[in-house]
Amino acid sequence: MTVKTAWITGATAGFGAATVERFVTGGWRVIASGRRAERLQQLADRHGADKVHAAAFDIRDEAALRAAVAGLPPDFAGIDLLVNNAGLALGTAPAQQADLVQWKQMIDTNVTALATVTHLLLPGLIERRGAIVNISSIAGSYPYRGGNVYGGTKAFVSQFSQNLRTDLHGTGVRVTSIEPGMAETEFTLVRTSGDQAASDQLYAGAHPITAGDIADTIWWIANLPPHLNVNRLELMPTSQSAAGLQVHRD
Ligand code: NDP
Ligand code: 8X3
Repeated sequence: MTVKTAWITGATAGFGAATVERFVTGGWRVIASGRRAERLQQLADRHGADKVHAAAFDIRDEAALRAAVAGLPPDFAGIDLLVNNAGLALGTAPAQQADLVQWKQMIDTNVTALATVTHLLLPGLIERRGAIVNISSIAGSYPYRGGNVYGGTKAFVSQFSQNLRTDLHGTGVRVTSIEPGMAETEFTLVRTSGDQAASDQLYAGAHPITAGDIADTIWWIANLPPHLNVNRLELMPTSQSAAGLQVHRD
């Protein structure tokens, strides 16, 4: 059987790291990217350089991204699946108190870099009738206090996914937007600039989604028969649901 290859961005932690494990144990080759080189190297050491190719770079750096694509070993050069997972939220302050530098970092990572990777890999994905899984969020559909730019970037990811589907009509390339709710990863640690207590408090007693749940979901989508496309998939922990509107009174 032909061995398939996935490029998983944001592979150093959370959803991405769990997805690397799921796909490698399922027999795929994986290109694992992220900034923390030592974590990627651990993955390659654990599974072997023939199974995991570590590509350490900042996904906002287009020259580094292009060099990583150009430098793929021949066995990893034909990509069947792109998992656009690298992303982050920074800050929980309302828009009027938020940090503009953090806003720009979220846009550069969650929007610009995701679109750039996709643009670079699309010709090869079309050639191989491959698939794209974009990690969006419920934050792109439901507003919440402090969600401002983060939610905006994820609305982009969801809509970009649906528009890609339309443009790729007839190519055989499948595109899915996965939109998870609360999941326990390093996400809140990053969002709060390293506040472990805030992260622990958020997830305590909530039985959040796990990184393994998302890895299994991506695995399921990637292995559906070629005539089936999951357009978008929203997941929440059972403990989470949408809360209504608000009214301010004088
Ligand atoms: P983690 O913080 O655990 O993982 C985020 C990953 O993104 C890391 O591997 C990190 O790698 C990578 N990343 C961030 N910035 C960059 C960058 N500039 N260059 C390269 N890689 C980068 O969070 P999650 O696993 O939870 O997040 C994965 C995705 O899921 C994100 O897009 C997030 O928005 C989304 N999501 C998360 C939810 C949650 O509740 N956890 C729910 C819904 C969606 P490194 O730091 O090594 O560069
Ligand atoms: C992460 C989910 O609800 O914290 O995208 O924004 S949420």
